[in-house]
Amino acid sequence: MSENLWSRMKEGLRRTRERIADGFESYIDFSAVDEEMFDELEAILVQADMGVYTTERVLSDLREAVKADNLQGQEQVIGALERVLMNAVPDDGGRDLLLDGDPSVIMLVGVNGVGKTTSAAKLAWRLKEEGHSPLLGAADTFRAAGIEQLELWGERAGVDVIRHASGSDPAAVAYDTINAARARGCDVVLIDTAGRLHTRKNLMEELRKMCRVVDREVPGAPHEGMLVVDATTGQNALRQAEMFREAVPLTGVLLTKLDGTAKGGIVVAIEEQTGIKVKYVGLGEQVQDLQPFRPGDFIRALLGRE
Ligand SMILES: Nc1nc2c(ncn2[C@@H]2O[C@H](COP(=O)(O)OP(=O)(O)OP(=O)(O)O)[C@@H](O)[C@H]2O)c(=O)[nH]1
Ligand SMILES: [Mg+2]
Repeated sequence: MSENLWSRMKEGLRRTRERIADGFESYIDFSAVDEEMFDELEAILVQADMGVYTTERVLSDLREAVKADNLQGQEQVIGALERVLMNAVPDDGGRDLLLDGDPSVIMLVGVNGVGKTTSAAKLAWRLKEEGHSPLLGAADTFRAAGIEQLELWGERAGVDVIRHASGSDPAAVAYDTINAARARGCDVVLIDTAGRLHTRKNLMEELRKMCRVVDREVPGAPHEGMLVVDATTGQNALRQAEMFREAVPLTGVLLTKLDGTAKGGIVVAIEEQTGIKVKYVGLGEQVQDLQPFRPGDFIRALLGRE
């Protein structure tokens, strides 16, 4: 990871680091590796939103590791915790974007206000940096402001936006974006979608229709069904995943607003709860503030290990 990405990751996770890493320093007595120490560790991880179930599993693995190797002192215990957390969110591949379409289609879905529009542009920016040629589709036609917002962010990212008038059929926008991508030689299409319609049923029907249309244009599309989740309300991720799964094959989670919360442990809980890999994390409001999720770097940043 470049120095720049690493410092952005550390800064983005500052509030969670303060809770976890500073919590170790301030509240935990590591001089005796005993039940009290484990309880204190548990409390800190639960407060960081790692989830009760995940925390229990992590703690039980940590207890075993500590016992097996007779570990002592803060350095050894936290080192073991790092290894245990790495097992909970393994770095075993499966986090790369699925970009085998021509063009590849990434659809961003999620409830109201989680960060779909801004993340679509941030992801487009990143793909462009990596040498791809992305194109954005403004398929949240429900709100005129939604289209304008994507256009503004498209400018920031230096990526063109295909749009229709507000109120038009979002599936037609998706269709046009794919065909515009073909005409222009773009290899990735990112489709921004609505977070709210008159009813949930309408929204799901609209998303299903969009999936049918893009699949007809590019077999296998959408190649990525990216569930966008807001870290500050991440506890509802499971319900959101269940809801959107009805309409869109979900292939990844993009977790936004980690910079705004001290509960960055939610990453670990979400992956365990939904069974979907976290692929990207949002760490701020600039176009550069979206990073591929790399568990090792993330956990080191979280635990304050440089
Ligand atoms: N601090 C921070 N803010 C973010 C991040 N991602 C998104 N936001 C902010 O969250 C707000 C909502 O983002 P949008 O991209 O409009 O969310 P949306 O899901 O498209 O919203 P709807 O279209 O209304 O459903 C904006 O003010 C964004 O700047 C992030 O990673 N960090
Ligand atoms: Mg939006």
